[in-house]
Amino acid sequence: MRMSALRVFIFAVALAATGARPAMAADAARSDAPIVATIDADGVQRATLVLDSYSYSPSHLIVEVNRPVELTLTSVSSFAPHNLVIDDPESGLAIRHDVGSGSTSQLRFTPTHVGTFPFFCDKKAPFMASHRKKGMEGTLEVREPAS
Ligand SMILES: [Cu+2]
Repeated sequence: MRMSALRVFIFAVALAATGARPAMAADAARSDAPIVATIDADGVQRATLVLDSYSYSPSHLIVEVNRPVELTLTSVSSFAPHNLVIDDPESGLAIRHDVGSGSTSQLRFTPTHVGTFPFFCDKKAPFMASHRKKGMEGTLEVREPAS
């Protein structure tokens, strides 16, 4: 995919404005392959998500229904704050979890409905598009246990 010079310029300005790392470093760290959370001996399914400007890696996470989930959210962005939002209250998923730049925190929840739910970052800098619109979104896939 080619970007016009103007788009490259706007992208560069946006990166400079948010203190993001260079695009190549972000792309190298990005993984779009679905990841199945690991079920530990304590019955909790765990996974680590890396938050960058503007991506989650992995961006597709698969978990089992009715089993606690613990996500370790690690931000590698140097300035921009990020978060993880899942806005599906009908399925019991109403999550808004902030992750400061360069910090790590745990997010715990138990999905009670099978389905596919978008997660995203709704942070935005003044006069800029939201991080979600810049591509910072992913998919939480909640499945029946693999018996
Ligand atoms: Cu963000």
